[in-house]
Amino acid sequence: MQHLGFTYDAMEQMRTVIEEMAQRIEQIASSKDKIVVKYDSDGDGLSGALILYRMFVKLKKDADATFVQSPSPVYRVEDAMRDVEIFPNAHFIFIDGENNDDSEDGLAILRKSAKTISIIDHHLSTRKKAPGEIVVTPIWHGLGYEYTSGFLCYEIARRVCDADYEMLWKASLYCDKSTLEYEITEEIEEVGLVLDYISTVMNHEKHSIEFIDKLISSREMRRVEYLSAKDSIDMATRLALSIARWSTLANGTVVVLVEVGRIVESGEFPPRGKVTGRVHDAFIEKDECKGKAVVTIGYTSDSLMVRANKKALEAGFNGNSIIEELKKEMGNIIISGGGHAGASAMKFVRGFDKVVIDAFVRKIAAVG
Ligand SMILES: [Mn+2]
Repeated sequence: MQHLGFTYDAMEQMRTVIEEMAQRIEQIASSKDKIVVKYDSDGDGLSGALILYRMFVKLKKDADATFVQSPSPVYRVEDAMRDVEIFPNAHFIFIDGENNDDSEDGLAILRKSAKTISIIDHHLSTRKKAPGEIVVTPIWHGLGYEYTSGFLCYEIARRVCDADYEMLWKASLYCDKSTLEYEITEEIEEVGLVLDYISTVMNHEKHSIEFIDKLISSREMRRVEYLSAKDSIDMATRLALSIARWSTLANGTVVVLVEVGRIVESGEFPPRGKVTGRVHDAFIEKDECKGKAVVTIGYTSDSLMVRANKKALEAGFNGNSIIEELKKEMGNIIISGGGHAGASAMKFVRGFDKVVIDAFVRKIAAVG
């Protein structure tokens, strides 16, 4: 294993676990054992999977490695029962999910059959790792979500062997909107969008990781996917703009409401958050909104996504704080939520969209 520095100095705090994970991969690669890599169905999960795939190809171990897109970030009992049956005595590596309490029952079942279990994840987690398990997460080392799963895979993989990881780890940061400093080139934007796109649309088609790797590596093929992705976004945005409605509150803030749930189904491309963002971007360019605070709310029957412009933030709007207040005030109706001042989202009990939006808009009206 190579002793290397870190791309971002703060990650020194994770050195022990990252080197431990690199060593485990080396041990597995030198054995005849089978490996199963399960990755989350988004650009970050897929970029991590591609990084490990390229690493296994270099190690000539790819023939023993099976890559499977996880149906959800929670490892359910039924997933575990299938895995135990299909992949007995394998080493399992989970990317971008599974380090959560809800996965505990599934992991407990897998533990009886798997040779080893490793988890590479960056979501908030209060679970405790089981003996023998390696869990690589910035969350347990005083670091944050900005160190994405694909990026963590990169720090692990490059200690095992060199391969072409460069675009992939940056695309992973791009896909998860990491706040870490890196240069976003057109190519990274393209790779990122294509990874997001194919991890959503190919979910139903089940292409092999080899095929996805070829597609990403070929400029021409990637370009075609990129244009399709862009086209889906443009079409969804046009539709969303045609049903968006807006009003100006007494404090001068323009509130844009758009039912994105009518435009795209859950789990389809483009994600509703992206559509909300596009509608927001289009509205702040409109003459009616010039120089005004603008807050855009995209919603479905059980979720809400919020974007705010600079003017709104300067006036004191903070989407994350409002969500925290609503969690306290509305009790069990709010299931989860959070984010930043300018971009946030929440989940609530299905059918409460009108109630939650009314409460949210009242909070916006009280700003300033
Ligand atoms: Mn992620």
